[in-house]
Amino acid sequence: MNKFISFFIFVFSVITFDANATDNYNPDSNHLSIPAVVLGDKVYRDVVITIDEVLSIGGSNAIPNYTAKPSDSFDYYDSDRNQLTIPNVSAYGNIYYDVVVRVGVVLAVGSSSKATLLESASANPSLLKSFVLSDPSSSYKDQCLNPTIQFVIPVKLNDDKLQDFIVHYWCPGNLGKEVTTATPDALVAFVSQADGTYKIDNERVFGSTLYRLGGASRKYVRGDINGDGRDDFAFAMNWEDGRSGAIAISNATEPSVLMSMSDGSYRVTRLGKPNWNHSVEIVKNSNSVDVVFGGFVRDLQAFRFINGSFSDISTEYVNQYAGSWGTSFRAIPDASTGITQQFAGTASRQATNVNGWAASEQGIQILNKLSSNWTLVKEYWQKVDFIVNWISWQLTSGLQSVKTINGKQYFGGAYDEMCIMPALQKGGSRLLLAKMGAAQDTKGRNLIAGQTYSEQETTPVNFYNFFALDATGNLNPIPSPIINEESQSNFNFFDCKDVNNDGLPDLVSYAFTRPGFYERIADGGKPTIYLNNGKGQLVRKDISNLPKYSGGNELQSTMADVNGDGISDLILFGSTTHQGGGNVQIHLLRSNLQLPN
Ligand SMILES: [Ca+2]
Ligand SMILES: [Ca+2]
Ligand SMILES: [Ca+2]
Ligand SMILES: [Ca+2]
Repeated sequence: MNKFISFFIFVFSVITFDANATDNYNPDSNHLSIPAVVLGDKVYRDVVITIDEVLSIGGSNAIPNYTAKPSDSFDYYDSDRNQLTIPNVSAYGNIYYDVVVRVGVVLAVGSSSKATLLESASANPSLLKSFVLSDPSSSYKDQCLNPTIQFVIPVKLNDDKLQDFIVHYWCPGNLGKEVTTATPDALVAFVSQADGTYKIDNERVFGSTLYRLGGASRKYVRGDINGDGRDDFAFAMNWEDGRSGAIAISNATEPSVLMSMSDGSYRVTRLGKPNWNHSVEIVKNSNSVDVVFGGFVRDLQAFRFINGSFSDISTEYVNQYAGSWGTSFRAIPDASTGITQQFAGTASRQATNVNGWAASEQGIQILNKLSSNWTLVKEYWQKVDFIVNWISWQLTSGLQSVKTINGKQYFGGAYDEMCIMPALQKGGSRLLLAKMGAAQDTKGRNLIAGQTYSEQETTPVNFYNFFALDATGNLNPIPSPIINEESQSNFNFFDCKDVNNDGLPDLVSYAFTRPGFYERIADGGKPTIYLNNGKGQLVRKDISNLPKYSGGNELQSTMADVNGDGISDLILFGSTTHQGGGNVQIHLLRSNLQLPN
């Protein structure tokens, strides 16, 4: 109590203010009265607590340049830290904003209710409405208690306007062990109801309460494989759950597709042979659709859906260039017909006159495919400047390559995902974006050939390389059109789509918030958004007015139009269900994202 009083009096002078629906602090009794506080997926009302310690104060009405929280924002309680975050509290005649306290004793709780609709949405003027898909622990608890949340997939599962969702969970574990059994996993279907809430309906959608893809999923692609007008999904599956990679085949399992059925349900089909799958693509032919899977223990596997079933056509896809496609490959659709005859694949080769894996050059190859005939159209190799001696995290000595990209030096560097993007401006070229993961010197030194560097003096970075693609498949590197790129973050997935419905493609990186690595903690799981400014540039948008995830530890996101109004919405969730990360928090945006004028 003394700390609380002294902190307030020390920081702010006393000005009276008329307080409405805010917390109230009585310094005489050290009682804090809270109208509503969110804990996990519940809202507790009329709560009274004592305060143990005031940890921080964002601002007050005595400071004119600090923006007040709308008065109906809820408190948020972090049970792991025993910390309460208070948007507004009335004390000593002032209103204080964004106050964080350590909770003493809980004296009273009036009522609690499930926060299916997060009423705090009304607190943020950029939001139309917010709601939560509550952690469906009963649907996966027989597999494990705290699974990884791999994908939250928007999909239409009934005929109303609201998107429904299929979420894939898989169970991490077996760290470093040699295990040959399947990675436990579960699919959960959230179906919108007439009253706007969501219901878990695995029985109707999958025909079973527990339903599985058959392991961990690494990437997925969406497309109508069976031509019924509803999206199907192909998953690069593996059992890479933390188990030892020494026996690679123990990390392998068959690819899966999740197919729409004529009665509106979905069923899993397993295809081909086990692989340590990592990449997947859907390929449109003139009269059929192929699904193609790449991985680390066998060649590409491809399956053609024709006349109602899949047949193995892998021999058509096995080619001399596909050795690195386990990492990533992309079908390049014809710009007008959507039919695929060209592919982009990641590539690697040994830099000449140097020994050691570290010296490998990374590249991208554009190939033409005509039936089972493959021809190389164009290749691009990211030049290795020189080789240095390298001490890894595990203090093993080796070699490492140094590359210069967009004027900056990096250690290592490999392409791990790509997308095909329409021209940024009318009349421009289509683009191929390749995401590169590399390491950057934390000391910003000028790197010198033959010197010794330690991985511990580096930080991992992820950034995009841009290439112009012309109609013949030419691949020309171009300077990055990104303004203010956020490279010191970690992400697996990104979208090259028009996210604000202005007809111009944008770029969204679904970057993680990883407190354990001090990454993007302030962003609370929100994606990094680059909006097309219409002048050929992708400008990083200020996302501070979008809501953060409440709860969880490691966080992630995706964007999709959930309510069908043409405005992309924000979907936030944990990397795992641990620490409250299992609630999928959905924020319907009131208007399309825009850059400031
Ligand atoms: Ca629906
Ligand atoms: Ca379909
Ligand atoms: Ca746009
Ligand atoms: Ca929307």
